[in-house]
This record gives sequence, C-alpha cells and structure tokens, in this order.
Amino acid sequence: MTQSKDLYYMQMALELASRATILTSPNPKVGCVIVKDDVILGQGWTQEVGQAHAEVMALRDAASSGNDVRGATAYVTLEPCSHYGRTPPCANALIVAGLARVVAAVGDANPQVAGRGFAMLEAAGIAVAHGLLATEARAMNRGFFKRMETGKPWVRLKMAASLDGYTALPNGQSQWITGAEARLDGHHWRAKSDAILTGIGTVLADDPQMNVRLPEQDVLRQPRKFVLDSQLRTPVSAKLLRGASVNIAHAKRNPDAEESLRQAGANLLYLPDQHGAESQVDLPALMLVMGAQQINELHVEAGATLSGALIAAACVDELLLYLAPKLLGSGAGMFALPELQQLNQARELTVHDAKQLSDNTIRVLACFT
Ligand code: AOF
Ligand code: ZN
Repeated sequence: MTQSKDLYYMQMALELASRATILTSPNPKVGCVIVKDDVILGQGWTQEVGQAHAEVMALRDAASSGNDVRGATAYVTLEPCSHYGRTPPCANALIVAGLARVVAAVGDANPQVAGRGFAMLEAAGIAVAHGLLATEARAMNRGFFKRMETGKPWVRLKMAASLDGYTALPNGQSQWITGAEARLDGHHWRAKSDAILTGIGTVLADDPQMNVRLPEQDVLRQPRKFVLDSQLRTPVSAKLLRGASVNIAHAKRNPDAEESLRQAGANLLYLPDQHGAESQVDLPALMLVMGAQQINELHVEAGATLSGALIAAACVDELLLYLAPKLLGSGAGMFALPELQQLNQARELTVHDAKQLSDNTIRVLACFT
C-alpha cells in the first residue's frame, strides 16, 4: 500500500540512482533512501560493478552518521537482490538492519532475483510495496531490462540529416550537415554505451576511431567496438583497431584475413546468416552474442545500408536523430529500407524526447513501438 510521502521519496531514490555511472554496468543503476518519521537516515546508489549495491551504500551512510534504521522504510528503485553475485544479497542486509518496510519501484528482471528479493523480505516480516514510478525506473536501466528479458542489448541508432532527411548530397558530400553540438552530444551518448557498432562501409569511407572523445573526466570507460564486416575487408591499418576490445563480425571464412586481423588485436565472430549463404552476418545472432558479453546498451553509428538492415531485422529499439534546419532537396536517405506498398506498413515510432540543442541542431529520440 502506498503512503502519502512514498512518491516524494521514490523520486529522491531515482535522483540518487541517476548519480551512478557507466562503471556500474552491466549491473543496473539503482538508488536507495532510508527514511523514518520523515527524517532521511541514509542515501546510496550503485557503485562500480563488483562493489556495493545501492541499499548497502544507504545502510553504510546511515551507520556512518550514527542513525538507527530499525523500523525505517527503504525506498529503492529496483527489487533488492536475493542472491550471492559479486556481492551478498541486499534483501538480507535490509532484514539484518531491522527495516520495517521496503518500497521498490520495479521488480528485478534478473532470473537470479525475479521476485525472490520481495519474498525474502516478506518472509522476514517486512512490509513490501512495489510499482511506484516503475516506468521511470525501467527507463533508467533500459539496457539491463532488455538484456535480461531477451538476451539482447538495447540498441540505439544514431543518424544525422538535413531537415528533409538527407545525409549526403548526390555527389557524396556529407561533412558536416550537422554541427559541433551534435558531435559533442553524440560523444556523450557513446560514453553512456557499453559498445559501439559500425559497418565496413563507414570504416572504408571514414576510417573512424570509434571511441569517446570528451574531456578526460567525462570518459570513465571506453565502449567496446564492433564492426560488421561480412567479407573481412577491414584493413589492418584501420584506426579503430587501436585500443582494446575490437570485435569483427563476418560471414565469410578467410583464414589469411582472419589471422592478420587477430594479429592486429581483433576478436573475430563468424556469424553467417543461415539463409544468406555466407554473404551476410546474422544480425539477431550478433545481438545475442553481444547480450552474452553483458552488453546492455549498444550505440550504432553506421551508414544507410547497415542502419536499414538493422531496422529491417527488428534489431533497433531507439533512434537518436540530429536534424539540421537546412534543406538539401535530394541526395542519400537515412536508412536503406524495403519499399512499401501501403502507408499502413510504415514502421511506427514514439517520440519520447525532442529538443533544439542550438540554432542549427534539433535532437529527436524515438522508440520503435
Ligand atoms: C540491488 N541493488 O543497487 C543493484 C542490483 O554481481 P552483483 O552482486 O553485483 O549483482 C548484480 C545483480 O544485482 C544485477 O544483475 C541485478 O540483478 C542486481 N542489481 N540489486 O539489490 C542494486 N544494482
Ligand atoms: Zn543488491
């Protein structure tokens, strides 16, 4: 049963969760506030993976201030864990500390928890409520929930275009339709991702580094890199091969190219499409490989061919579009998608954020429904 102050404190717990960084991943970002008689006794949020969870941080915070949490309520943005993972169960810590009530925003989709956290608390006589601000709590950990529920990462696809939807002129000229604001904002999204994916077309055309380039304090960790390169055409001199953790997904066997790319530090993923006879990578299979590598959020920056193929294969969850208020009239479109016969065949999206970043950049975030 919710009580009058529950919403207020759950909002506070969500704000605390937002202080957790990408270093928590693949563990979700969680916030916790412990309250008694309208007095805040302790606050915490999830630490770097392998370190303390939000509840333990809040209990430690209370203890370090000499606050007695017996009989208090813990507001937590995720069901307290019930298992011994990298850390001991939070449900147990809350029981031992003598909490009277736990209000959670959403259940933990991790099959190792999945309701057992609530059951443990209830069995110990603690009152449990959940569901408050559940949508917001899920949104904060979209990648974690997607991976736990499907085995695949949350896929965000970035594209920049003119207001009439072109990414390049008919003569191929494309730099820079959008400006510095879009590039900077794009790097912040890269920094929040576990991995970046691009295609061989982009590698050959632009020789991208595929890393996060922001002021040092904003780069806590470089995302892993994935290249979709069916025929293994990535040159060993490609800039993206510098730095750690490069994965190349291919659909054709080529022992010489495989060996030299391995020598250059790449990990090779042979994932031929079962129907495509070695010509194309099996995109859903690649997503499952990424999920197995505990990638919660994947950031895609690729050309129209790979971007369209990912959308057509239902591998994309969200579009991150940067639109420049200019008209090109003709040129290359954003996504190579099969031609439709009926308007009702159009892929529908829900825009969940649209913002003018500057005079020459509009940012649109939209999810596939
Ligand atoms: C919580 N509070 O703050 C978070 C939880 O390997 P471990 O011990 O770090 O456990 C990771 C799992 O714990 C993770 O997959 C998710 O189910 C849960 N995350 N649970 O009680 C937290 N971040
Ligand atoms: Zn925990």
